[in-house]
Amino acid sequence: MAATDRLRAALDRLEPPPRAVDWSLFAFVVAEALTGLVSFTVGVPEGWPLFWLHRALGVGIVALLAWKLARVRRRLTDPGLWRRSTALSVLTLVAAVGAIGTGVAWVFGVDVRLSYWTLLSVHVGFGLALVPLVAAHAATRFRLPRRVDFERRRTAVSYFALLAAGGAAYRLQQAANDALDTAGADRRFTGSQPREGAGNAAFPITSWVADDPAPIDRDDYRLTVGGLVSDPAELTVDDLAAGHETEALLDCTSGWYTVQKWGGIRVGDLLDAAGELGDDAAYVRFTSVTGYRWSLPIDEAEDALLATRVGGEPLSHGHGAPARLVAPDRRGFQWVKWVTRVEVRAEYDLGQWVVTLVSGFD
Ligand SMILES: Nc1nc2c(c(=O)[nH]1)N[C@H]1C(S)=C(S)[C@@H](COP(=O)(O)O)O[C@H]1N2
Ligand SMILES: [Mo]
Repeated sequence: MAATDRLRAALDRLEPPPRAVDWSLFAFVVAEALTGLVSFTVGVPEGWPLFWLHRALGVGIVALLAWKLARVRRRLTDPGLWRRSTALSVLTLVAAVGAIGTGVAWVFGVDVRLSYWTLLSVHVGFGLALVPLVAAHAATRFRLPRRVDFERRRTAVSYFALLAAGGAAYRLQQAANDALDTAGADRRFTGSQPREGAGNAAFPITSWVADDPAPIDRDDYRLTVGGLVSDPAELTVDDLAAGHETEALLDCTSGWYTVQKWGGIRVGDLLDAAGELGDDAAYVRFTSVTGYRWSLPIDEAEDALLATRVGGEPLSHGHGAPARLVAPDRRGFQWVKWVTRVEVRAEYDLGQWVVTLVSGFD
């Protein structure tokens, strides 16, 4: 038997029952959206399994989609079988191919940039569109999964094989990237690609969604330090030039990272300027002139930096002048720019998740 025939035979043997393929596609897409979104919040290397799961599920979707298309292709190619729901099916297929295609291209280091959109942003767009599309598509042909669809041992083996193949494919791809020395070879565990060099010009200016404030006048600028402190304070730009330095890696969820030397004031020292901490002090919240905000647990916050400099230069407006948060091990969207308010708080700030998405809109 030729090698391709043997591969075909192996695939046929692994193929789950049709209904299991359909429901698995739905479940895998939802799992991809969840692992993808949660991965945005992971900045420490211990979080790597989440990224691997996302990649393995992606390869799993490729196999499931191949089985599915082999089964239903006549519904697409034979005009006599077209129905109203066919348009939705085609749209869903386009989004799926878009998400898979951009994901695979990204992994190989392809990076097309459309203003500040990276190929990874496009991947996220396709992925998020895919969830409602798959749900609507499933609703047009709704059939409850039956237990027998998933009961056979062979089905369990199929899923295990799928995920293992996904992991193996990702490994092979890494080796290919290394051998070909593509841009994909330098990726972090998060998938982000490096931006080399020092200072303001070395890395992109990024807003999470819509923040775009007017430049802040250095002389008028005041930073308020308040909340659960004994002596709330107002500091000037000069007060923030404490000469503290830290090297930290900024990793943006749009798919790039940079290592820079940041200068400014340690947040612990900043808080000292406002007297004693209250008994309930548990979080420090950093708020931008735009309202954008993020909080860190107090121990972590004390070791973070409020930066006025990067790579030996004063911070530029785009990068958050006069002062921005430098939060090592946190993803870029948590590094609040144009900070005007620092507050010590007792409670976690759930609202920040929404505010970072809507600040900057009028
Ligand atoms: N106020 C404010 N701070 C912000 C953002 C924003 O939109 N508004 N974007 C965040 C995101 S998503 C990233 S990756 C970093 C980017 O920092 P940079 O523009 O200096 O590269 O800033 C973060 N701080
Ligand atoms: Mo970002």
